[in-house]
Amino acid sequence: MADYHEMWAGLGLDLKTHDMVLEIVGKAYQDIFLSQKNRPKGMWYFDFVMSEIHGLRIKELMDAKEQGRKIIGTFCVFVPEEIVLAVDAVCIGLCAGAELGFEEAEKYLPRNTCSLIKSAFGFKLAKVCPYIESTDLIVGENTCDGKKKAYESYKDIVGNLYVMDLPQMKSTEGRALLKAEYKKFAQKLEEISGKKITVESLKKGIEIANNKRKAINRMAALRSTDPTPISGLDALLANQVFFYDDPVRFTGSVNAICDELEARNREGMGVAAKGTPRILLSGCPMAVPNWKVPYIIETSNAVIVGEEMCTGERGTQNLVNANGNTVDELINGIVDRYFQIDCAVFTPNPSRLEHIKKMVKEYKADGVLHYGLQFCQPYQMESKIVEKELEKAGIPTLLIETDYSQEDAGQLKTRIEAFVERIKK
Ligand code: BJ8
Repeated sequence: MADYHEMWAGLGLDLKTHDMVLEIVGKAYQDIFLSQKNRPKGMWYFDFVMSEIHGLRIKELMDAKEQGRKIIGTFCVFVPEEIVLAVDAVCIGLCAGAELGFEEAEKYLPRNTCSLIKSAFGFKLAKVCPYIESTDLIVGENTCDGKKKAYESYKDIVGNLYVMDLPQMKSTEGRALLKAEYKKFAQKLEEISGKKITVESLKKGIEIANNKRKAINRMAALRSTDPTPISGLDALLANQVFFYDDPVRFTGSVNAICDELEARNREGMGVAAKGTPRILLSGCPMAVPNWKVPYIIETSNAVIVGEEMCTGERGTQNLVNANGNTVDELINGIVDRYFQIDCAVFTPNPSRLEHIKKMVKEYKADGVLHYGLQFCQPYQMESKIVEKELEKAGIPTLLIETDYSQEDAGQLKTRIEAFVERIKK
């Protein structure tokens, strides 16, 4: 990697801590990803992206800013990338997956806050995230109570927060609220970018976002074979990079990997032996560099074949219908797509149960591991409903609750190994 210290200093990062973070993440990446056997060759792209995670991509964002483009940071898959793209802005996911700056974060948040929220504060307060520092606007959303209340303090820390309200029920009123919020968001984007959203620009945004989803869904579908042609770790990585890479380049790279996976499937070539127990992951999102649980699973003689998560199919399923003739009609298409996202913050949330069962069938999973972050009420509460429903359908289910620390790694490994024994054919 080139020397980017000057750029990082310009962004106000704490260079010493930041260097340390890069070293830790680089080492973890090497141990977890590069040690895997038989990876698809096309994964070189993601190795490169990860090696430049705070380098080249940030430089690209800086260049975009110089050209007058705006950088929009997000924390949730409910923020419609299509509308961001329609004002030629760049959409970047800001969720972090490491225990960093938690002590500082706890000056603003109760200790019993989930790691995802704490890391959003921690990364900002420890001055280690060039993505946060590059943003012109950060979009928060009223989803779980934790996020909703946390944004009240986050607003003062970052100084450029915009909060979007979201419905909690899949009702007619809920859909109307979502549409009103998306229109308000579109207006805000027009205001900060100085660009008007047109039918053409919105159609283009929809096309780019749809293509990105099609590519990642194509990769997901190719994992239904036994042996599966790509590891869960590598597929998760693609789903994580989905949030901050250039969308067009990302689409091309994922499609190239899919061509390779198709060839592997034709030849019966996989990353694990045929008959290896297949696990579907379900639950809270996993942001970079949160690889703890997938790593434990895939080093316990099992393979992950799908992710029912926002860093996975919950976030990528369904496309936007681009057939509208006016901006309003196109926004309707966008609302229709996003309103189907079955996050546990919705009540009731039956479509998530159906989606998990459908994924088990499609990807021929032998069991489901429900991943709940400690102190995440929506997913922890819903996990009991998920477990009951799946076990009733004869699908073995393991509920785990964890955080970003490594302290429970040994205990998790023991439980996961026992689960793998249970689901072995
Ligand atoms: S659509 S899953 S990205 S809200 S883990 S912060 S729920 S207490 S992340 Fe999410 Fe949007 Fe839903 Fe997806 Fe709260 Fe739970 Fe923490 Fe969470």
